Amino acid sequence: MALRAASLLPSAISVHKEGKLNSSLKESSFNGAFVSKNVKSDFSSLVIGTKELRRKSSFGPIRAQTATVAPSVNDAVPDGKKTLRKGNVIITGASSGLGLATAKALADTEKWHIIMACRNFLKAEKAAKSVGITKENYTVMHLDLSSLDSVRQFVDTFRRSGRPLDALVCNAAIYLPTAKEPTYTAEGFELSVGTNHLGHFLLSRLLLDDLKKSDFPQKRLIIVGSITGNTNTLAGNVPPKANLGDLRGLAGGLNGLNSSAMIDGGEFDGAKAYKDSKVCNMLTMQEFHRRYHEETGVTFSSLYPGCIATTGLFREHIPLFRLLFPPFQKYITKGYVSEEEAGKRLAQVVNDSSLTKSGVYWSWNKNSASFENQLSQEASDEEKARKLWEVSEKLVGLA
Ligand code: LMG
Ligand code: NDP
Ligand code: PMR
Repeated sequence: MALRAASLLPSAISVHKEGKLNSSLKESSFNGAFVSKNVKSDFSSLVIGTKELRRKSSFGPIRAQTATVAPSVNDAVPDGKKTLRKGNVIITGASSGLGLATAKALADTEKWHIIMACRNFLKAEKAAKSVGITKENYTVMHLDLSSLDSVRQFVDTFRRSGRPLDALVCNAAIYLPTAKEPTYTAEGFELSVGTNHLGHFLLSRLLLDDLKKSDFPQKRLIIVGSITGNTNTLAGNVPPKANLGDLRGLAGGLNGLNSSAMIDGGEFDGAKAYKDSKVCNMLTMQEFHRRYHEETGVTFSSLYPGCIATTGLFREHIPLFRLLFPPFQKYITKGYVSEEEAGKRLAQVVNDSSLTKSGVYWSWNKNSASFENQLSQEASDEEKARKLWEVSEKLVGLA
Protein backbone atom coordinates (compact mmCIF):
# COMPACT_ATOMS: atom_id res chain seq x y z
CA MET A 1 0.00 0.00 0.00
CA ALA A 2 2.59 2.48 1.14
CA LEU A 3 4.76 1.46 -1.75
CA ARG A 4 2.01 2.23 -4.16
CA ALA A 5 1.37 5.58 -2.56
CA ALA A 6 5.04 6.44 -2.84
CA SER A 7 5.14 5.54 -6.49
CA LEU A 8 2.36 7.94 -7.30
CA LEU A 9 4.35 10.88 -6.11
CA PRO A 10 6.06 13.07 -8.66
CA SER A 11 9.66 12.12 -9.14
CA ALA A 12 12.63 13.65 -10.87
CA ILE A 13 11.16 15.42 -13.83
CA SER A 14 12.59 17.74 -16.37
CA VAL A 15 10.95 19.05 -19.45
CA HIS A 16 14.29 18.78 -21.16
CA LYS A 17 14.55 15.79 -23.43
CA GLU A 18 18.03 14.59 -24.14
CA GLY A 19 19.32 14.00 -27.63
CA LYS A 20 15.99 14.74 -29.28
CA LEU A 21 15.79 15.37 -33.01
CA ASN A 22 14.65 18.91 -32.38
CA SER A 23 17.47 19.68 -30.01
CA SER A 24 20.21 19.22 -32.60
CA LEU A 25 23.32 17.12 -32.25
CA LYS A 26 24.55 19.11 -29.31
CA GLU A 27 22.92 17.89 -26.15
CA SER A 28 21.11 21.01 -25.14
CA SER A 29 21.53 22.56 -21.78
CA PHE A 30 19.32 21.93 -18.84
CA ASN A 31 16.49 24.28 -19.66
CA GLY A 32 13.49 22.93 -17.86
CA ALA A 33 12.00 22.98 -14.43
CA PHE A 34 13.47 20.22 -12.36
CA VAL A 35 11.52 18.82 -9.49
CA SER A 36 13.05 16.08 -7.47
CA LYS A 37 11.63 14.32 -4.47
CA ASN A 38 15.08 13.19 -3.56
CA VAL A 39 15.42 13.39 0.17
CA LYS A 40 19.07 13.27 1.03
CA SER A 41 19.84 11.27 4.09
CA ASP A 42 22.47 9.00 5.47
CA PHE A 43 21.22 5.61 6.48
CA SER A 44 24.48 4.06 7.49
CA SER A 45 23.48 4.13 11.12
CA LEU A 46 20.32 2.22 10.29
CA VAL A 47 22.03 -0.71 8.64
CA ILE A 48 23.65 -3.18 10.96
CA GLY A 49 26.82 -4.21 9.17
CA THR A 50 26.55 -7.50 7.30
CA LYS A 51 23.99 -9.04 9.64
CA GLU A 52 21.49 -10.19 7.10
CA LEU A 53 18.47 -10.24 9.36
CA ARG A 54 15.06 -10.10 7.80
CA ARG A 55 12.29 -8.09 9.27
CA LYS A 56 8.73 -7.19 8.31
CA SER A 57 8.68 -3.62 7.24
CA SER A 58 6.64 -0.89 5.70
CA PHE A 59 7.40 2.59 4.50
CA GLY A 60 7.97 5.36 6.96
CA PRO A 61 6.37 8.73 6.49
CA ILE A 62 7.09 10.50 3.24
CA ARG A 63 9.06 13.61 3.97
CA ALA A 64 8.95 17.04 2.46
CA GLN A 65 10.53 17.22 -0.94
CA THR A 66 13.66 19.12 -1.70
CA ALA A 67 15.07 19.90 -5.10
CA THR A 68 18.55 18.64 -5.79
CA VAL A 69 20.48 18.36 -8.99
CA ALA A 70 22.44 15.17 -8.69
CA PRO A 71 20.77 12.62 -6.46
CA SER A 72 23.15 10.66 -4.31
CA VAL A 73 23.75 6.96 -4.63
CA ASN A 74 23.67 6.81 -0.87
CA ASP A 75 19.91 6.72 -0.45
CA ALA A 76 19.32 3.05 0.24
CA VAL A 77 15.94 3.44 1.88
CA PRO A 78 13.49 6.28 2.34
CA ASP A 79 14.04 8.62 5.20
CA GLY A 80 12.61 7.34 8.43
CA LYS A 81 12.86 3.71 7.35
CA LYS A 82 14.90 1.31 9.39
CA THR A 83 16.20 -1.87 7.93
CA LEU A 84 18.25 -4.51 9.62
CA ARG A 85 19.88 -6.00 6.62
CA LYS A 86 21.64 -5.18 3.41
CA GLY A 87 19.76 -5.35 0.17
CA ASN A 88 20.55 -8.16 -2.24
CA VAL A 89 20.82 -7.20 -5.87
CA ILE A 90 21.44 -9.48 -8.84
CA ILE A 91 23.30 -7.76 -11.68
CA THR A 92 23.67 -9.68 -14.93
CA GLY A 93 26.87 -9.06 -16.86
CA ALA A 94 28.61 -7.55 -13.84
CA SER A 95 32.01 -8.70 -15.10
CA SER A 96 32.68 -5.57 -17.14
CA GLY A 97 31.54 -2.13 -18.24
CA LEU A 98 28.31 -0.75 -16.83
CA GLY A 99 27.47 -3.84 -14.76
CA LEU A 100 30.82 -3.82 -13.00
CA ALA A 101 30.73 -0.07 -12.39
CA THR A 102 27.23 -0.40 -10.93
CA ALA A 103 28.33 -3.26 -8.69
CA LYS A 104 31.19 -1.10 -7.47
CA ALA A 105 28.96 1.93 -6.84
CA LEU A 106 26.46 -0.16 -4.87
CA ALA A 107 29.13 -2.03 -2.93
CA ASP A 108 30.64 1.31 -1.93
CA THR A 109 27.39 2.27 -0.20
CA GLU A 110 27.86 -0.72 2.16
CA LYS A 111 24.12 -1.25 1.85
CA TRP A 112 24.05 -3.87 -0.85
CA HIS A 113 25.30 -7.38 -1.39
CA ILE A 114 25.85 -7.88 -5.10
CA ILE A 115 25.20 -11.15 -6.83
CA MET A 116 27.29 -10.94 -9.96
CA ALA A 117 25.43 -13.12 -12.48
CA CYS A 118 28.12 -13.83 -15.06
CA ARG A 119 28.99 -16.34 -17.74
CA ASN A 120 32.70 -16.25 -16.94
CA PHE A 121 33.32 -16.97 -13.27
CA LEU A 122 37.03 -16.23 -13.23
CA LYS A 123 36.64 -12.99 -15.18
CA ALA A 124 33.97 -11.85 -12.75
CA GLU A 125 36.11 -12.65 -9.71
CA LYS A 126 39.06 -10.80 -11.18
CA ALA A 127 36.87 -7.86 -12.17
CA ALA A 128 35.44 -7.55 -8.66
CA LYS A 129 38.94 -7.56 -7.21
CA SER A 130 40.27 -5.11 -9.78
CA VAL A 131 37.77 -2.43 -8.78
CA GLY A 132 38.13 -3.16 -5.08
CA ILE A 133 34.78 -4.72 -4.20
CA THR A 134 35.41 -6.46 -0.91
CA LYS A 135 34.64 -10.14 -0.45
CA GLU A 136 31.71 -9.78 1.91
CA ASN A 137 29.97 -7.48 -0.54
CA TYR A 138 29.62 -9.83 -3.51
CA THR A 139 28.97 -13.38 -4.68
CA VAL A 140 29.63 -14.58 -8.22
CA MET A 141 27.01 -16.97 -9.62
CA HIS A 142 27.15 -18.54 -13.02
CA LEU A 143 24.63 -17.35 -15.60
CA ASP A 144 24.81 -17.74 -19.36
CA LEU A 145 21.87 -15.85 -20.79
CA SER A 146 22.31 -17.54 -24.15
CA SER A 147 21.00 -20.78 -22.63
CA LEU A 148 17.57 -21.02 -21.06
CA ASP A 149 18.72 -24.08 -19.08
CA SER A 150 21.46 -21.94 -17.60
CA VAL A 151 18.90 -19.26 -16.71
CA ARG A 152 16.75 -21.82 -14.86
CA GLN A 153 19.80 -23.28 -13.17
CA PHE A 154 20.89 -19.84 -12.05
CA VAL A 155 17.48 -19.20 -10.48
CA ASP A 156 17.76 -22.54 -8.61
CA THR A 157 21.25 -21.73 -7.39
CA PHE A 158 20.18 -18.30 -6.27
CA ARG A 159 17.19 -19.71 -4.39
CA ARG A 160 19.36 -22.31 -2.69
CA SER A 161 21.62 -19.53 -1.43
CA GLY A 162 18.75 -18.55 0.87
CA ARG A 163 19.18 -14.86 0.14
CA PRO A 164 16.09 -12.75 -0.33
CA LEU A 165 15.97 -10.82 -3.62
CA ASP A 166 15.43 -7.09 -3.42
CA ALA A 167 16.55 -5.84 -6.82
CA LEU A 168 17.28 -7.36 -10.21
CA VAL A 169 19.29 -5.55 -12.85
CA CYS A 170 19.10 -6.98 -16.37
CA ASN A 171 22.25 -5.41 -17.75
CA ALA A 172 24.19 -7.97 -19.80
CA ALA A 173 24.19 -7.60 -23.57
CA ILE A 174 26.06 -8.47 -26.70
CA TYR A 175 26.42 -6.45 -29.86
CA LEU A 176 27.52 -8.10 -33.10
CA PRO A 177 27.72 -5.26 -35.64
CA THR A 178 30.14 -6.94 -38.02
CA ALA A 179 28.55 -10.40 -38.17
CA LYS A 180 27.63 -11.39 -41.69
CA GLU A 181 25.62 -14.43 -40.67
CA PRO A 182 23.48 -14.97 -37.61
CA THR A 183 24.68 -17.10 -34.71
CA TYR A 184 22.36 -18.75 -32.24
CA THR A 185 21.67 -19.45 -28.59
CA ALA A 186 21.48 -22.98 -27.16
CA GLU A 187 17.77 -23.09 -28.04
CA GLY A 188 18.38 -21.74 -31.55
CA PHE A 189 17.34 -18.10 -31.21
CA GLU A 190 19.39 -15.42 -32.95
CA LEU A 191 22.13 -14.64 -30.42
CA SER A 192 21.66 -10.91 -29.75
CA VAL A 193 17.89 -10.99 -29.22
CA GLY A 194 18.16 -14.44 -27.60
CA THR A 195 20.65 -13.17 -25.02
CA ASN A 196 19.66 -9.54 -24.51
CA HIS A 197 15.90 -10.07 -24.58
CA LEU A 198 14.79 -13.70 -24.27
CA GLY A 199 17.35 -14.73 -21.64
CA HIS A 200 16.46 -11.72 -19.52
CA PHE A 201 12.76 -12.21 -20.18
CA LEU A 202 12.85 -15.71 -18.65
CA LEU A 203 15.15 -14.62 -15.84
CA SER A 204 12.98 -11.69 -14.80
CA ARG A 205 9.73 -13.62 -15.10
CA LEU A 206 11.08 -16.35 -12.82
CA LEU A 207 12.63 -13.97 -10.32
CA LEU A 208 9.53 -11.80 -10.02
CA ASP A 209 8.24 -14.34 -7.47
CA ASP A 210 11.38 -13.84 -5.42
CA LEU A 211 11.08 -10.07 -5.58
CA LYS A 212 7.46 -10.38 -4.45
CA LYS A 213 8.55 -12.30 -1.36
CA SER A 214 11.12 -9.72 -0.33
CA ASP A 215 10.30 -7.60 2.69
CA PHE A 216 12.68 -4.86 1.57
CA PRO A 217 11.15 -1.38 1.56
CA GLN A 218 11.79 -0.85 -2.14
CA LYS A 219 11.88 -3.69 -4.64
CA ARG A 220 13.08 -2.93 -8.12
CA LEU A 221 13.40 -4.65 -11.46
CA ILE A 222 15.54 -2.76 -13.94
CA ILE A 223 16.12 -3.56 -17.59
CA VAL A 224 18.83 -1.52 -19.30
CA GLY A 225 17.62 0.14 -22.50
CA SER A 226 19.33 2.50 -24.92
CA ILE A 227 18.97 5.62 -26.98
CA THR A 228 19.89 3.73 -30.16
CA GLY A 229 16.63 1.75 -29.93
CA ASN A 230 14.63 4.97 -29.80
CA THR A 231 13.94 6.42 -33.23
CA ASN A 232 12.71 9.70 -31.70
CA THR A 233 16.39 10.59 -31.20
CA LEU A 234 19.24 11.40 -33.56
CA ALA A 235 21.23 8.37 -32.39
CA GLY A 236 18.22 6.16 -33.05
CA ASN A 237 18.13 7.37 -36.65
CA VAL A 238 21.60 6.19 -37.55
CA PRO A 239 21.03 3.23 -39.84
CA PRO A 240 20.16 0.45 -39.40
CA LYS A 241 17.17 1.60 -37.38
CA ALA A 242 15.34 -0.53 -34.84
CA ASN A 243 12.03 -1.89 -36.06
CA LEU A 244 10.18 -4.93 -34.74
CA GLY A 245 7.59 -4.87 -37.52
CA ASP A 246 4.76 -7.29 -36.77
CA LEU A 247 7.09 -9.65 -34.87
CA ARG A 248 6.72 -12.34 -37.51
CA GLY A 249 10.35 -13.48 -37.26
CA LEU A 250 10.15 -13.74 -33.49
CA ALA A 251 6.85 -15.59 -33.64
CA GLY A 252 8.51 -18.01 -36.07
CA GLY A 253 11.23 -18.80 -33.52
CA LEU A 254 13.99 -16.46 -34.73
CA ASN A 255 15.95 -19.46 -35.91
CA GLY A 256 16.87 -18.61 -39.48
CA LEU A 257 15.39 -21.92 -40.64
CA ASN A 258 11.64 -21.81 -40.96
CA SER A 259 11.70 -18.15 -40.00
CA SER A 260 13.97 -15.16 -40.27
CA ALA A 261 16.66 -14.58 -37.64
CA MET A 262 15.33 -11.02 -37.30
CA ILE A 263 12.28 -10.04 -35.25
CA ASP A 264 10.65 -8.22 -38.17
CA GLY A 265 11.26 -11.13 -40.53
CA GLY A 266 13.92 -9.27 -42.58
CA GLU A 267 17.50 -9.99 -43.62
CA PHE A 268 20.00 -10.54 -40.82
CA ASP A 269 21.76 -7.38 -39.63
CA GLY A 270 23.70 -7.63 -36.38
CA ALA A 271 23.50 -3.94 -35.50
CA LYS A 272 19.76 -3.90 -36.09
CA ALA A 273 19.29 -7.08 -34.04
CA TYR A 274 20.97 -5.34 -31.09
CA LYS A 275 18.82 -2.21 -31.42
CA ASP A 276 15.70 -4.38 -31.77
CA SER A 277 16.70 -6.23 -28.59
CA LYS A 278 16.90 -2.91 -26.74
CA VAL A 279 13.39 -2.01 -27.95
CA CYS A 280 12.28 -5.40 -26.53
CA ASN A 281 13.98 -4.55 -23.22
CA MET A 282 12.14 -1.23 -22.98
CA LEU A 283 8.79 -2.73 -24.02
CA THR A 284 9.20 -5.57 -21.52
CA MET A 285 9.83 -3.17 -18.66
CA GLN A 286 6.59 -1.32 -19.44
CA GLU A 287 4.58 -4.52 -19.81
CA PHE A 288 5.90 -5.68 -16.42
CA HIS A 289 4.77 -2.36 -15.00
CA ARG A 290 1.28 -2.67 -16.45
CA ARG A 291 0.84 -6.27 -15.35
CA TYR A 292 2.56 -6.33 -11.99
CA HIS A 293 3.26 -2.95 -10.44
CA GLU A 294 -0.08 -2.56 -8.65
CA GLU A 295 -0.14 -6.13 -7.45
CA THR A 296 3.45 -6.44 -6.29
CA GLY A 297 4.62 -2.92 -5.45
CA VAL A 298 7.77 -3.64 -7.45
CA THR A 299 9.20 -0.62 -9.27
CA PHE A 300 9.98 -1.44 -12.90
CA SER A 301 12.44 0.85 -14.68
CA SER A 302 14.58 1.19 -17.75
CA LEU A 303 17.27 3.70 -18.56
CA TYR A 304 19.76 5.09 -20.99
CA PRO A 305 22.88 5.69 -18.90
CA GLY A 306 24.70 7.76 -21.56
CA CYS A 307 27.15 6.65 -24.21
CA ILE A 308 29.82 4.59 -22.44
CA ALA A 309 32.01 4.43 -25.51
CA THR A 310 34.87 2.51 -23.88
CA THR A 311 33.13 -0.69 -22.74
CA GLY A 312 33.46 -4.23 -24.02
CA LEU A 313 30.19 -3.81 -25.91
CA PHE A 314 32.14 -2.68 -28.97
CA ARG A 315 34.65 -5.54 -28.87
CA GLU A 316 33.30 -7.00 -32.13
CA HIS A 317 33.41 -3.69 -33.98
CA ILE A 318 36.22 -2.89 -36.39
CA PRO A 319 39.37 -1.41 -34.78
CA LEU A 320 38.90 1.95 -36.54
CA PHE A 321 35.47 2.30 -35.01
CA ARG A 322 36.81 1.45 -31.57
CA LEU A 323 39.51 4.08 -32.01
CA LEU A 324 37.25 6.88 -33.25
CA PHE A 325 34.04 6.21 -31.37
CA PRO A 326 35.17 7.52 -27.92
CA PRO A 327 36.53 10.87 -29.23
CA PHE A 328 33.51 11.19 -31.52
CA GLN A 329 31.16 10.82 -28.56
CA LYS A 330 33.31 12.96 -26.26
CA TYR A 331 33.95 15.93 -28.51
CA ILE A 332 31.25 15.87 -31.16
CA THR A 333 28.00 14.44 -29.80
CA LYS A 334 29.00 15.13 -26.18
CA GLY A 335 26.99 12.06 -25.27
CA TYR A 336 30.00 10.32 -23.70
CA VAL A 337 30.01 9.21 -20.08
CA SER A 338 32.66 7.28 -18.19
CA GLU A 339 31.95 3.79 -16.91
CA GLU A 340 32.16 5.15 -13.40
CA GLU A 341 29.58 7.87 -14.01
CA ALA A 342 27.26 5.47 -15.84
CA GLY A 343 27.61 3.01 -12.93
CA LYS A 344 26.53 5.71 -10.49
CA ARG A 345 23.51 6.44 -12.65
CA LEU A 346 22.36 2.84 -12.76
CA ALA A 347 23.09 2.55 -9.04
CA GLN A 348 20.67 5.45 -8.50
CA VAL A 349 17.96 3.57 -10.31
CA VAL A 350 18.59 0.62 -7.95
CA ASN A 351 19.02 2.57 -4.78
CA ASP A 352 17.92 6.16 -4.82
CA SER A 353 14.81 7.08 -2.91
CA SER A 354 13.87 9.68 -5.52
CA LEU A 355 13.61 7.18 -8.36
CA THR A 356 10.74 5.07 -7.08
CA LYS A 357 8.28 5.80 -9.86
CA SER A 358 7.51 2.67 -11.85
CA GLY A 359 7.28 2.35 -15.63
CA VAL A 360 9.87 5.06 -16.25
CA TYR A 361 12.72 5.22 -18.78
CA TRP A 362 15.36 7.32 -17.01
CA SER A 363 17.98 9.49 -18.64
CA TRP A 364 20.42 12.12 -17.34
CA ASN A 365 21.15 15.60 -18.58
CA LYS A 366 24.52 17.32 -18.87
CA ASN A 367 24.56 18.08 -15.17
CA SER A 368 24.01 14.42 -14.43
CA ALA A 369 20.51 15.10 -13.14
CA SER A 370 18.01 12.36 -13.80
CA PHE A 371 14.79 12.94 -15.72
CA GLU A 372 11.96 10.84 -17.09
CA ASN A 373 12.65 10.48 -20.77
CA GLN A 374 10.22 9.74 -23.54
CA LEU A 375 10.44 6.54 -25.52
CA SER A 376 9.94 6.35 -29.27
CA GLN A 377 6.52 5.50 -30.62
CA GLU A 378 7.48 1.88 -31.18
CA ALA A 379 9.22 1.51 -27.82
CA SER A 380 6.07 2.73 -26.07
CA ASP A 381 3.51 0.84 -28.18
CA GLU A 382 1.28 -0.97 -25.68
CA GLU A 383 -0.16 -3.37 -28.21
CA LYS A 384 3.31 -4.36 -29.39
CA ALA A 385 4.46 -4.78 -25.80
CA ARG A 386 1.59 -7.17 -25.10
CA LYS A 387 2.28 -9.17 -28.25
CA LEU A 388 6.00 -9.28 -27.53
CA TRP A 389 5.24 -10.55 -24.03
CA GLU A 390 2.97 -13.30 -25.32
CA VAL A 391 5.29 -14.45 -28.11
CA SER A 392 8.30 -14.35 -25.77
CA GLU A 393 6.60 -16.44 -23.11
CA LYS A 394 5.90 -19.12 -25.66
CA LEU A 395 9.51 -19.13 -26.86
CA VAL A 396 10.99 -19.45 -23.37
CA GLY A 397 8.53 -22.13 -22.32
CA LEU A 398 6.36 -20.15 -19.91
CA ALA A 399 3.17 -20.52 -21.91
C1 LMG B 1 26.34 0.51 -39.88
O1 LMG B 1 26.85 1.59 -40.52
C2 LMG B 1 27.01 -0.75 -40.38
O2 LMG B 1 26.59 -0.97 -41.67
C3 LMG B 1 26.60 -1.91 -39.52
O3 LMG B 1 27.30 -3.05 -39.87
C4 LMG B 1 26.83 -1.59 -38.07
O4 LMG B 1 28.18 -1.48 -37.80
C5 LMG B 1 26.13 -0.31 -37.73
O5 LMG B 1 25.33 1.05 -35.99
C6 LMG B 1 26.28 0.09 -36.32
O6 LMG B 1 26.63 0.71 -38.54
C7 LMG B 1 26.63 2.73 -39.80
C8 LMG B 1 26.97 3.89 -40.61
C9 LMG B 1 25.68 4.50 -41.03
O7 LMG B 1 27.62 4.84 -39.79
C10 LMG B 1 28.88 5.14 -40.10
O8 LMG B 1 29.48 4.53 -40.91
C11 LMG B 1 29.42 6.23 -39.33
C12 LMG B 1 30.60 5.80 -38.63
C13 LMG B 1 30.96 6.80 -37.68
C14 LMG B 1 31.51 6.18 -36.47
C15 LMG B 1 31.89 7.16 -35.51
C16 LMG B 1 33.21 7.69 -35.80
C17 LMG B 1 33.11 9.05 -36.28
C18 LMG B 1 34.39 9.59 -36.58
C19 LMG B 1 34.35 11.04 -36.60
C20 LMG B 1 35.65 11.56 -36.36
C21 LMG B 1 35.94 11.67 -34.94
C22 LMG B 1 37.23 12.16 -34.73
C23 LMG B 1 37.47 12.54 -33.34
C24 LMG B 1 37.48 13.96 -33.22
C25 LMG B 1 38.24 14.47 -32.16
C26 LMG B 1 37.99 15.90 -32.10
C27 LMG B 1 38.99 16.65 -31.41
O9 LMG B 1 25.92 5.76 -41.43
C28 LMG B 1 25.38 6.15 -42.61
O10 LMG B 1 24.68 5.47 -43.26
C29 LMG B 1 25.78 7.48 -43.01
C30 LMG B 1 24.94 8.54 -42.50
C31 LMG B 1 24.67 8.52 -41.14
C32 LMG B 1 24.17 9.76 -40.65
C33 LMG B 1 23.04 9.51 -39.87
C34 LMG B 1 22.62 10.65 -39.14
C35 LMG B 1 21.27 10.43 -38.76
C36 LMG B 1 20.55 11.62 -38.96
C37 LMG B 1 19.17 11.35 -39.05
C38 LMG B 1 18.45 12.37 -38.44
C39 LMG B 1 17.38 12.81 -39.25
C40 LMG B 1 16.21 12.03 -39.07
C41 LMG B 1 15.17 12.52 -39.85
C42 LMG B 1 13.90 12.17 -39.32
C43 LMG B 1 12.95 13.19 -39.54
C44 LMG B 1 11.80 13.09 -38.66
C45 LMG B 1 11.04 14.30 -38.58
P1 NDP C 1 30.09 -4.83 -21.76
O1 NDP C 1 30.37 -5.67 -22.94
O2 NDP C 1 31.20 -4.19 -21.06
O3 NDP C 1 29.25 -5.66 -20.70
C1 NDP C 1 28.31 -6.60 -21.08
C2 NDP C 1 28.27 -7.70 -20.05
O4 NDP C 1 27.31 -8.68 -20.50
C3 NDP C 1 29.59 -8.43 -19.88
O5 NDP C 1 29.77 -8.64 -18.51
C4 NDP C 1 29.36 -9.74 -20.59
O6 NDP C 1 30.07 -10.84 -20.05
C5 NDP C 1 27.89 -9.95 -20.32
N1 NDP C 1 27.31 -10.96 -21.20
C6 NDP C 1 27.35 -11.01 -22.54
N2 NDP C 1 26.77 -12.14 -22.97
C7 NDP C 1 26.35 -12.81 -21.88
C8 NDP C 1 25.70 -14.04 -21.67
N3 NDP C 1 25.38 -14.84 -22.68
N4 NDP C 1 25.43 -14.42 -20.41
C9 NDP C 1 25.78 -13.64 -19.37
N5 NDP C 1 26.40 -12.47 -19.50
C10 NDP C 1 26.69 -12.07 -20.75
O7 NDP C 1 29.03 -3.74 -22.27
P2 NDP C 1 28.31 -2.51 -21.54
O8 NDP C 1 28.73 -2.44 -20.14
O9 NDP C 1 28.44 -1.35 -22.41
O10 NDP C 1 26.78 -2.96 -21.63
C11 NDP C 1 25.97 -3.12 -20.50
C12 NDP C 1 24.55 -2.70 -20.84
O11 NDP C 1 24.53 -1.32 -21.15
C13 NDP C 1 23.95 -3.40 -22.03
O12 NDP C 1 22.61 -3.73 -21.73
C14 NDP C 1 23.99 -2.36 -23.13
O13 NDP C 1 22.97 -2.56 -24.06
C15 NDP C 1 23.76 -1.13 -22.32
N6 NDP C 1 24.14 0.13 -22.93
C16 NDP C 1 25.45 0.38 -23.23
C17 NDP C 1 25.81 1.59 -23.79
C18 NDP C 1 27.21 1.91 -24.13
O14 NDP C 1 27.42 2.98 -24.67
N7 NDP C 1 28.18 1.07 -23.85
C19 NDP C 1 24.80 2.60 -24.07
C20 NDP C 1 23.46 2.22 -23.72
C21 NDP C 1 23.17 1.04 -23.16
P3 NDP C 1 31.63 -11.09 -20.39
O15 NDP C 1 32.36 -10.15 -19.50
O16 NDP C 1 31.80 -12.51 -20.00
O17 NDP C 1 31.80 -10.82 -21.82
MG1 PMR D 1 25.86 6.90 -32.20
C1 PMR D 1 23.55 12.72 -29.95
C2 PMR D 1 24.08 11.90 -30.77
C3 PMR D 1 24.45 10.50 -30.56
C4 PMR D 1 24.43 9.72 -29.42
C5 PMR D 1 24.02 10.12 -28.03
C6 PMR D 1 24.86 8.41 -29.80
C7 PMR D 1 24.94 7.32 -28.94
N1 PMR D 1 25.17 8.43 -31.14
C8 PMR D 1 24.92 9.70 -31.63
C9 PMR D 1 25.08 10.14 -32.94
C10 PMR D 1 25.64 9.40 -33.98
N2 PMR D 1 26.08 8.13 -33.90
C11 PMR D 1 25.85 9.89 -35.33
C12 PMR D 1 25.50 11.26 -35.80
C13 PMR D 1 26.42 8.85 -36.03
C14 PMR D 1 26.82 8.84 -37.48
C15 PMR D 1 28.15 9.31 -37.64
C16 PMR D 1 26.57 7.75 -35.12
C17 PMR D 1 27.11 6.53 -35.46
C18 PMR D 1 27.14 5.43 -34.59
C19 PMR D 1 27.59 4.11 -34.90
C20 PMR D 1 28.15 3.61 -36.16
N3 PMR D 1 26.69 5.45 -33.28
C21 PMR D 1 26.81 4.21 -32.80
C22 PMR D 1 27.36 3.38 -33.74
C23 PMR D 1 27.47 2.08 -33.16
O1 PMR D 1 27.90 1.06 -33.66
C24 PMR D 1 26.87 2.13 -31.79
C25 PMR D 1 25.59 1.37 -31.84
O2 PMR D 1 24.68 1.69 -32.52
O3 PMR D 1 25.49 0.33 -31.07
C26 PMR D 1 24.23 -0.32 -31.20
C27 PMR D 1 26.54 3.60 -31.58
C28 PMR D 1 26.06 4.31 -30.49
N4 PMR D 1 25.74 5.64 -30.53
C29 PMR D 1 25.33 6.06 -29.31
C30 PMR D 1 25.37 4.94 -28.43
C31 PMR D 1 24.98 4.97 -26.98
C32 PMR D 1 25.82 3.87 -29.15
C33 PMR D 1 26.10 2.50 -28.60
C34 PMR D 1 25.51 1.64 -27.76
C35 PMR D 1 24.06 1.44 -27.47
O4 PMR D 1 23.18 2.10 -27.91
O5 PMR D 1 23.79 0.64 -26.66
